[in-house]
Amino acid sequence: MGKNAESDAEKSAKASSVYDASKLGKLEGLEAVRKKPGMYIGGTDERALHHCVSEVLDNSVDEHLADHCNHIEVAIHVDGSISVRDDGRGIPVDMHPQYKIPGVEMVLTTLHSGGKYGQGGYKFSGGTHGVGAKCVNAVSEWFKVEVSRGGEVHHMEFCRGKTVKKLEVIGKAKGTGTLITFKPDPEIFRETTEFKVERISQRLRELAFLNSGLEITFLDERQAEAKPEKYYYKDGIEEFVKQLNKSKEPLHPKPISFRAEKHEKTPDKDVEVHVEIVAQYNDSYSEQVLCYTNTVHNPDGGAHLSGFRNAVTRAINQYAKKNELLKEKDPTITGDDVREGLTAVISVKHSDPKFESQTKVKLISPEVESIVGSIAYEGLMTHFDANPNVAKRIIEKGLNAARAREAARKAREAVRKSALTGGGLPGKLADCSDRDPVNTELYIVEGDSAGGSAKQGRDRKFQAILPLRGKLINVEKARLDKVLQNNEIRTMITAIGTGIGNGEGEGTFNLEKLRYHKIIIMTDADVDGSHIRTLLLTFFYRQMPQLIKQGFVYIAQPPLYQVARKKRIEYIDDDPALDRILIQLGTEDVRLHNLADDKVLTQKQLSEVLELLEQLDKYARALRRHGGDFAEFIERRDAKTGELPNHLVKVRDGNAEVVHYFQVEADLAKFSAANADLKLFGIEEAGENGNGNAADKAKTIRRAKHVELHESKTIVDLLGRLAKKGLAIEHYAAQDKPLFELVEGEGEQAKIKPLFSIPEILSGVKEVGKRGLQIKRFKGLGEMNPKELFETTMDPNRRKLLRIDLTDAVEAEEMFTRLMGDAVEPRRQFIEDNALNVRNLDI
Ligand code: 0RA
Repeated sequence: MGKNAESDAEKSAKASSVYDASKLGKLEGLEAVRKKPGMYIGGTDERALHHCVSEVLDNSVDEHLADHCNHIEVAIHVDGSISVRDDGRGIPVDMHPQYKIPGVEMVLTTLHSGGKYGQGGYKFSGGTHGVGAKCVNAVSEWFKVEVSRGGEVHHMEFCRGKTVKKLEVIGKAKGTGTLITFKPDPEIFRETTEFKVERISQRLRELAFLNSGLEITFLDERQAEAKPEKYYYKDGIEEFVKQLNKSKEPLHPKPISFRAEKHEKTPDKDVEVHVEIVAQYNDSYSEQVLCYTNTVHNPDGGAHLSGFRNAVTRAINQYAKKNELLKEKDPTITGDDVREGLTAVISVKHSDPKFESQTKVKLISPEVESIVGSIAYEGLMTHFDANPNVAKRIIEKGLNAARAREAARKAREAVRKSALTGGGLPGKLADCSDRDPVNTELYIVEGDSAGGSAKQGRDRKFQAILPLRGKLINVEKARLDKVLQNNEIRTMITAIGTGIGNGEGEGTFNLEKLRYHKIIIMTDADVDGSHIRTLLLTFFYRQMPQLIKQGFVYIAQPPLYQVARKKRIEYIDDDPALDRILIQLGTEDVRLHNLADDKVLTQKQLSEVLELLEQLDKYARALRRHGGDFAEFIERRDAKTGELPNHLVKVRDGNAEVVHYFQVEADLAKFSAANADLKLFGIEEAGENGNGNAADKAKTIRRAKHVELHESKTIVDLLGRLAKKGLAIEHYAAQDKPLFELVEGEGEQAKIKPLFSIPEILSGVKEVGKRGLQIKRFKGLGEMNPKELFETTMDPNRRKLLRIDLTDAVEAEEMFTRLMGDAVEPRRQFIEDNALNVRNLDI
């Protein structure tokens, strides 16, 4: 966020204000950001949502780059808010001499704040859009900041960018640092406000790699068994490269690593560039080079990537020539050849980087190409000269690649020819009768037995079935000529009809030859099934990307449960859906009699109440994890305002544990002052209450943990909605006498179950719902007969298909690249959960 890295958005925001003289000397508010979020945070979608986290993080990382911060703690809270804490200098809290507002308020509420508190003076800044935390504040339902500085803890709060609580001192500070917590505003992020753990942990891990010595911890409190993860890499990107190569066989044990700095000063520019590169070859056939500028990932590479690639090609050819390692008959080693099996991370720090777009996907600063090029060439040559055996192995691998390139071209040609020669359709394919691709579908089915059922159950007019046997080879690890020798893959390519590849002319992918407009992957809902699905998706992504980009690829969704009740059979997708069914069935059979007002809720009212109770239940579980008790928490609400406690402090004294609740910061501050031994504020150094030094520890027996309850606001809202439906807050905790009755049946025969608390309503209804049900869990497609399979999973009128959506191709590419080489299991899970933007489609 230095003045150098100022974004176009900020510049134009300034430019436009110049026209309005009345604004001179006044500060500009954050309304502009809420009106045009695209301009400031790059949109309002899931990517932009996570971008907000990066913006806040980048400030803390900047503190680290300036040598003032060693720890960052990130936590996602149960209400969907997130906090970032660092042990940097803390945002300044003194009054701005001209504007007469505290520095922290200035930094967080005004687009103008360059100069004194504009965080200028950072040499290299990661700030992705250069507008930082203030924009995040603007697009947050609420935003809180806690600054530890000058021995005091300061606090202030904002709502949609507007100050709602002025800066106040709430306690004594142990060290320095900043804690920012915000809840993204659903009015802005209309698609989703839910943070994805994987996206965030990915970024945190990356930041830890890129900033050796920085320790980052991460906790997702929404998870029942939440455990903090820690990211810390002493050796920085060298460890990054080793990790990327973890599931592969390295060609040389120690990564090649070098760094250099260059200061270029000409009349029209003055730039400082630091380059750090680590590279290691492995036995795979794909290239994996990750590029960063000021710790921001550039998925489209750019000047640093091309500088590096050219240097690798030059260095390898130059070394081979110099040492006479190439023979007359050897093919030339091209750039593509030396990229096979190359894993590398390039980290550039630049005082004034230029990017192709606001999202910084591609670095275009022209001077970088030659700077990186010469640093990489020198570094590689020096390494080759000192390690001739490593050089020989790399050259041999390049030569192999050159030979295989020729073989693959021939193999592709052969596949194309066999697809063209008529009658070449594979025997295992049960084709459909309709010949118009617009109407037809190809089901790729895991296993012969499910394939058999699908063949029997299908509508043969427009549904073709291709059973696949056994595991496919992992297309990411094998070279194209090998992939094409695999029978299952050849069969599939032939059935689909398009051919593969991304070259020009003959023997390449041709969408016009596509034989079906829906390619549907149908696998079991188990680990093997998901593996096969991932492999197929990876294959399509690599070899037929247009199929995905244009939305021809789908995933079938077989149900997880069959639920039979009396004569009615239903198929249920997943566990939450089963829960919903239990509640729905229960609701059909009971009425809720509220004894307080002697009213009986209608079925619709009861459903609404249950929906609210389910949400409350989620928060109750979270509070229990912090050691709190939900009923007690609710009892502690403010009698006048109805506000719930905003802080919880759990104190353990020997074996006894006491939980304290606090409504306002001031009460917490008083408690903290009166119990100074507990050291409630500041970053924790060790142990639960952060008593880092041994002398301190010996004196202290009591330990405390402070939790800020961001959820309180949402809970008050839920309770308010329940109260409107006649369910009084006082009745949350169990009472001595019945509060409600669940009534089943009519008149004399009616069965009545008394309930003593509000939560019993939810469990009571589910219990009724379960009665008389037979629940069967499907383990695989094979457990369904042909009719069942058709009805649940293949019938266009009833099935649910997931379309694989690659509109955001950049992001998917990024995900695939970044994931390759990770441990197989998490990577597989990740691809399933996130990649390719799987979107629900009811077709
Ligand atoms: C302005 C000036 C200074 C530090 C910061 C802002 C700052 C901002 C954030 C945001 C998150 N963590 C942060 N840490 C620091 C410099 C203060 C000085 O000179 O002491």
